[in-house]
Amino acid sequence: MTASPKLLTLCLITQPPRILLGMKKRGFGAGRWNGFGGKVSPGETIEDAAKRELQEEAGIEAGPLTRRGIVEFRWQGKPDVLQVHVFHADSFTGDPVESEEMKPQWFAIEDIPYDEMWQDDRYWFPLFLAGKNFRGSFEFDEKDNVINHELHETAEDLSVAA
Ligand code: 8OG
Repeated sequence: MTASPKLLTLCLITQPPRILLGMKKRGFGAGRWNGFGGKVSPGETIEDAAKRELQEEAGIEAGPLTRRGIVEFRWQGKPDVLQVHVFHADSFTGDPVESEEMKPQWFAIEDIPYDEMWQDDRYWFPLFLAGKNFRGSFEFDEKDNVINHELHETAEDLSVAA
C-alpha cells in the first residue's frame, strides 16, 4: 500500500551565471549539495514553508517565489513517498550565511556539482534551468541510485497556490 506523500519544499536561487546551493551538513541528504528546503509544517502553506526553510537554512529572505516543479521520490520496497515542491527565486534580501544545517555557496551554473548531489537532480535540473515547469517521479534503490524514473515538462501553471 502506498502512504500519502510527505510534503517537502526545495528552493533554488539563480542569478545567472550563478546558482546558490548549500552543503547539507546533517540529517537526510547530508554530504550533498542541494537547494534549501524541508518539511511543510501542519497548517502552513507550501510556499510559506519554502520561505521559512530558506530563511532558517541560508539566512535570506526570498523575493517572489515561483513553483516550477513537483517531483516524487520513493525507495524500492518502502511505502513512503516524498513529494518535493521545487521553487525558484531570482532575488532575495540579506546575505547567505551558514546555518547548523547548510553551508551556502555560489556555483557557476555550468559547474553545478552533480556528482555530489542527489542522482535525480541531473535529470530535472536541465528543465529547471531552461525555465520549464516539470513533474517527475523517481525510484531509488537502498544506495540512493535511481532505478526508475519518469519526468516530463508540463504546461500547467504550477505557481497557483497548492
Ligand atoms: O527537512 P529535510 O532537510 O529532511 O528536507 C529534505 C530536503 O531535501 C528538502 O529540501 C527536499 C530535498 N530533497 C529530498 N529529496 C531530494 C532529491 O532527490 N533531490 C533534491 N535536489 N532534493 C531533495 O528530500
